[in-house]
Amino acid sequence: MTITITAFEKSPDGGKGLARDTRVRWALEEVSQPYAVRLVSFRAMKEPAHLALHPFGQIPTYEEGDLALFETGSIVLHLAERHAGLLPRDANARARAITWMFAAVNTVEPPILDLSAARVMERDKPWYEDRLPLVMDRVRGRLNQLSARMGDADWLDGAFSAGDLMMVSVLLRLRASGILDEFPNLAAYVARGEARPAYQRAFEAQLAVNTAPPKG
Ligand SMILES: N[C@@H](CCC(=O)N[C@@H](CS)C(=O)NCC(=O)O)C(=O)O
Repeated sequence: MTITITAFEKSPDGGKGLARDTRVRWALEEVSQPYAVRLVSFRAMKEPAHLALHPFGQIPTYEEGDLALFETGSIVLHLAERHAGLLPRDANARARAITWMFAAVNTVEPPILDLSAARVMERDKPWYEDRLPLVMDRVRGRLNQLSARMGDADWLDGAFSAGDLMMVSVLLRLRASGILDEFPNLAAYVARGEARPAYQRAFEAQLAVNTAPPKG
């Protein structure tokens, strides 16, 4: 059955891989599932046809036969449960890997998104310079905890899993801020994720979309 995901017609990051279709592409590559991509404009994302797939008018979505999903955590979990390669067989190890997926999107990603939003949307506010250090410190607080837990391990809990895929995807957004480099073990962790052939294929695929010459 053909898997179809949606992605930005033109990602605001110009192809740095920060749009969230990259993590879904990465998961699909890790489990060797071919997929098609439907590109959507910002306007189309808010129209009824797309809202029927994604109630919040965002990308990515995932369609497979009569199954339609949104939310990257759910999509990656769906793939990891159905195909070998992203979750351990042992039930407890599997539950821990899923816990890390939730930790990535629910505990680590929110302060990182707050920082991105502050940089993009609050720069012209009179309180921007006062608030920014507070937002950055909240990110540092989380990274401190994550860094302490990781120590010198390669991955979060044993072998690479969907938990790592989500966590690396979340941390990648921090690169431009320089904060990641304050935590050498986390910077190395992200680099290990990016070095995976499946990530490289996913990255190249989204880059090709975003660097293609305009049609017509
Ligand atoms: N929690 C959602 C977030 C999805 C999301 O924020 N998508 C962004 C692209 S990375 C988007 O579509 N932004 C455009 C908008 O919200 O209008 C997920 O993980 O799938």
